[in-house]
Amino acid sequence: MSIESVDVVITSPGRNFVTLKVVTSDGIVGWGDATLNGRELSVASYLSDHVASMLVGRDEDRIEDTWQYLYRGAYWRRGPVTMAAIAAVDMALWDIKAKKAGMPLYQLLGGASRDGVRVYAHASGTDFEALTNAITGYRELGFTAVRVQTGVPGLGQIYGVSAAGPGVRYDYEPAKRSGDRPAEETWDTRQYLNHMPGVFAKIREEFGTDLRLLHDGHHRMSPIEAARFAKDVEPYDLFWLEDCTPSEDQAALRLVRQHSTTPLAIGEVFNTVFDYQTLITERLIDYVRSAVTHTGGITAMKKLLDFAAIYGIRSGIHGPTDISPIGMAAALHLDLAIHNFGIQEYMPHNEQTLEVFRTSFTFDRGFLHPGDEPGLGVELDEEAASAHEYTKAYLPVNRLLDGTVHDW
Ligand code: KDG
Ligand code: MG
Repeated sequence: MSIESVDVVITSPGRNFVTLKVVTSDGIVGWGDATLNGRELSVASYLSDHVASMLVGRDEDRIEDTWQYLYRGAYWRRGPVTMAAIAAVDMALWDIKAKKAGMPLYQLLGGASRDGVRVYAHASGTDFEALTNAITGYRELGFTAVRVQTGVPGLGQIYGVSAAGPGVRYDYEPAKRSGDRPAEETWDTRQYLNHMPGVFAKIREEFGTDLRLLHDGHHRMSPIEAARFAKDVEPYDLFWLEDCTPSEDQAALRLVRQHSTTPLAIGEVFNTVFDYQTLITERLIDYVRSAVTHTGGITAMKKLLDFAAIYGIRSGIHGPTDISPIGMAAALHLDLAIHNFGIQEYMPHNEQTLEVFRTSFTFDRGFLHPGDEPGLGVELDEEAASAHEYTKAYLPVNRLLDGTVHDW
């Protein structure tokens, strides 16, 4: 048996997704997620213009060999476009292998290490009242962990805060359909540093110590600012502080570590294990935040997480809505199987998306399970997908109050 056809499906049920479809000579279909938010068509072209013809005729069972063939064989290595393309092929081949075995993927990864996967939701609000409404709503749904983002007085719409008023939000979406260029937001780190610790103090007062609280700094602080923030929020027992500094500067976290015991998470913009080498071997982080979709797929993520495990570092796989339900399923199978699982991000997709991607994962009182369908457990409905045309969307650009471009 061999790979007979490889096609790229681009669809936009509320937001853009790029999906790889691999079909074997005996008709088994494998699906892979290749979505790279705001740069979707680059990955689609990488796959259809360069990779598809290389795969036709190959043995679909040789997953490791195919991974190395695409990674080492291309000469040009790493980078989000390349690694998202390789991830899509890798996911599709694992989907096929597990379907052939008649097993859910997690069984091929060693079987379940736990009964379910603890997830965290995105609770946000422009002010404290809206934020507490959101947290209360998620608690009522059974969530045991929430990421907290809120407005900062004096600043307008900022990262991670739903503009849509109070309540439980499933519709927060950072990529905006803003025409031919990105929307722009404003930022002031000093106002943020002065505001945020008080928010966590009030949340602990209102909700007690049980709830796991997470926060995303979204690469906006300098090393010394991040050290101050991590120290200031220490009394409020954060589960993690994510992306406190621009992630490409691995040495920055040495400074943060010297000043605080707040656990650190980083890596959603990383795409290989090499981005983590210093962070893991020097134990500068506590959680690995890569997405399966952006880090070369299941094969590469398993190796990365096994490497992290040696240093006592746990997983916190990226799971926003720009990871398709296929990428999310890949994460859930890994989460269930590995020993060093930490937590899984869960931003539920909207109804339109779920009509195109038929999922079998289930949510129960704060925990997800990937389900027991053979393979990844997600099937793309191509007819439904064809009704949603690609629409250009950008992540916003961030500027300081004086107009200087800042990290987003
Ligand atoms: O595409 C970018 C988003 O996925 C990212 O901004 C979301 O920071 C994010 C998170 O932690 O989910
Ligand atoms: Mg993040």
